[in-house]
Amino acid sequence: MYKLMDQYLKNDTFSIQKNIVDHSEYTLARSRFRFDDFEAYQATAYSVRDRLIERWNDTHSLMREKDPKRIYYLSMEFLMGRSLLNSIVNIGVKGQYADALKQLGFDLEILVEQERDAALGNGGLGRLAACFLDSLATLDYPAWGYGLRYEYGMFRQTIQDGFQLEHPDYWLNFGNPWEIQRVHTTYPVKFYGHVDEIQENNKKTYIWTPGETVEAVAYDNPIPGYGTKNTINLRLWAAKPSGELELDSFSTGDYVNAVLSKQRAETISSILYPDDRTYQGKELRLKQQVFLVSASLQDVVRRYKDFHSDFAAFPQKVAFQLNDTHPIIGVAELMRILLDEEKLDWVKSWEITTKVFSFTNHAILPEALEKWPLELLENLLPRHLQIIYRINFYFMEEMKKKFGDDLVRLSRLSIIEEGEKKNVRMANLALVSCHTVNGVSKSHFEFIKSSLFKDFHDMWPHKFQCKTNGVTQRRWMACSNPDLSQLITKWLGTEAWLKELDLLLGLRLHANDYNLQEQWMKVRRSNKSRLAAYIQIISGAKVNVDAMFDVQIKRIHEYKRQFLNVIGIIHRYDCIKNMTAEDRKKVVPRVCILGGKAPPGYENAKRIIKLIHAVGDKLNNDPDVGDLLKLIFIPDYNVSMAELVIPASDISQHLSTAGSEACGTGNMKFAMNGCLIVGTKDGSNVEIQEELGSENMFLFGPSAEDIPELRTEQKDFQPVLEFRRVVGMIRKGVFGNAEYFQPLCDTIDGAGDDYYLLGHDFPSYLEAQAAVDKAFVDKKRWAEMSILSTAGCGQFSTDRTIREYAEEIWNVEPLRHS
Ligand code: 8GP
Repeated sequence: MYKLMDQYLKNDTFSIQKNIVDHSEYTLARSRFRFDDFEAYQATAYSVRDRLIERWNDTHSLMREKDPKRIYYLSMEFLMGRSLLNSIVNIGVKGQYADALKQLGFDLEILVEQERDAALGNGGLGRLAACFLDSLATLDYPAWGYGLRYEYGMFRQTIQDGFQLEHPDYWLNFGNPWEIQRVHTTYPVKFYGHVDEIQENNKKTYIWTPGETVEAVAYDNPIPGYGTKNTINLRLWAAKPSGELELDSFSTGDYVNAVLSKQRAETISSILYPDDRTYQGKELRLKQQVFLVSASLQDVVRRYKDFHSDFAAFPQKVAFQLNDTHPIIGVAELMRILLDEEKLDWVKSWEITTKVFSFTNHAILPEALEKWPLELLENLLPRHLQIIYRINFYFMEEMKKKFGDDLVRLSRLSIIEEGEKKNVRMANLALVSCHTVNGVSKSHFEFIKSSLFKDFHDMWPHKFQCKTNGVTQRRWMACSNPDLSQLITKWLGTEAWLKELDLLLGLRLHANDYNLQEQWMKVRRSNKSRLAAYIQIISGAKVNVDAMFDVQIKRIHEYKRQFLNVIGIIHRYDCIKNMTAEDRKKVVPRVCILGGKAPPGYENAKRIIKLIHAVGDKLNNDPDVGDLLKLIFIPDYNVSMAELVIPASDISQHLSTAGSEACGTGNMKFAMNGCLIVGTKDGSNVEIQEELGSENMFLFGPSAEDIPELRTEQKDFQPVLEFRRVVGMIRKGVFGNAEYFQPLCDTIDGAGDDYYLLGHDFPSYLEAQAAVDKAFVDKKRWAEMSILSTAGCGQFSTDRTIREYAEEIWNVEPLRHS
């Protein structure tokens, strides 16, 4: 049984130092007296990893002893960011490490910066998966994450002449101290080939002879919980060529080419697909999905069989959560394993399968629901396609009984999309085979029930649940905003809020207290100075720390409407230009900060980036404007950048057209750090407002229900003069590049129908911005609003979200170390 005393590594200064220095000498083969910051980071990371491994091993011993029901989170993306600071905060040794390093002549803050982000995800969905792991570990759930160990993560963004350039993110170049390669934990994953049907003792069996077999090798990444010994595992799979050469290769005598073709197998896990919303038809993407689920399911089945001789208890021991449609092929894979390898019959296999999978949808756009061309599946996964056909056959039989000859409905429900080119609809496969389907905010839940999956909801309302997202306060407050966190702890008299975020409510009592307000704003100002220093390094611009820092950082997408923000900035610029010197004195100075990556193939998103730069060049150098308005683009936005920017923001903008953001989690990170939200009535903005009160937020524009009608009215809609004037300025070339910006302008006037309703929302957006300016001037009121913003965020911890999943979907219990 696990006990604290069993811990072999001690956390006093000397033990930590010795451990670090030993790693410098014996792991890195550097001298014990001379190593630089990067080497010190590596040695420190190895020493922290040692501590994680102890906890990890103890956690797994306990799991083996108790054999609880485990949760397996299957996701193509885990946007982890850096690990060093998060690990030492979670295991409670940050102070000890800072001291130990200081005495060795190193600064923890500098070492933390040496680490490359693990950017194995695009955005919200991937970051949510990372926050979930933190909460699962913290809440003592027996959980595993399963994903892919991409060698190239999310591309690195640089800017040249205002244009985005994409560079490969070979993040493993300098090694990754956090992972543990498990050379013996490997599984074959099969592709292509053919299936033979054999009659055996009156029973048909299917033998799949693959055309290609790729080996999946496990890399384990320990994930420590906060304030607990529980340390869970993120197992990432890397593709390696399988050791054996097929006989054919020998017989052709082409040994070298045979080896080289094996080598190509490694490409399966080499690159993260950048978000292009649809991956349909990309064979490598489907191969990646199969690779992830096949290796993971084989691993889970093996672990289960260590304890059980038959599959009767499988649903009592295993819960799979499918992160969006990407891992849904896992349903067919589990059926294949149970039928073909474990020799269970169809009825039993189906009963088990439908009890273990649940599915989360993360998108509004129907195009984001993956469909795979039937031909592709037939070629790549012949056995899986047979299984999908059979699932669909039984499902359609059931539906025919229900809906008779309502062929239109039947064709909508079918897993197979008919047409000239047939497709397999992965979401339909999920809806048929998962016991639960969940949306990620209240509004998104309403949308999937009433629109996206309406047919299925009409039949099986009991399958549908709402699980509003959250974020982990350990990373997004304790690690990234340590001074504010300390202040909160001081005023609440406890640090228990790091595990029970509801306790932040206690700040309401003090929101009006001058002392807290003063200390609060002091911390915020020092965070702003840190960001200002960074801005100066990257852009040379000196920004005024007392100006309002107005931030929009997220993936660049038309629906997120960074364009609306830029139009607002141009309008502000135009107003300042046309003011008298006297009036200029009344302007509230702003530093507008934007950041985000455009999907590589998304031209209009790239145009938005260029426009931000073009406008910035103009107004940042205009002496009429001076410090009243600055526009800064921070390149290469990633998790670490967000950790720097969020604590330094006064307001943040979340402008998606109502009804288009499934949830949004950036807004939660900002709000809990005391940054006020300017946003539309979309996704979680609405839920945040319910908690914070409308007086502490700046929501504007129509509600999601009004949008369809507004869209139909677009033909006759004439935007306000101010809006047209700004678009005219862009078109006329006030910011140069007139021709390049035309297609962007066309989306909102002229040929375009302004699908995202920028013109419609512009007047209410300006009103919201005017209210922001007014509020900012009243320093006392602003401080109070900022404190109340943090105080109201208790609901938005992934701890709450994970508890809901555990209790209402997975039916799992925490397993605590005694
Ligand atoms: C995102 C949603 O856009 C966001 O509203 C939500 O908060 C987040 O998921 C977590 O639920 N969706 C994605 O990131 C997404 O669909 N990514 C796929 C393109 C890979």
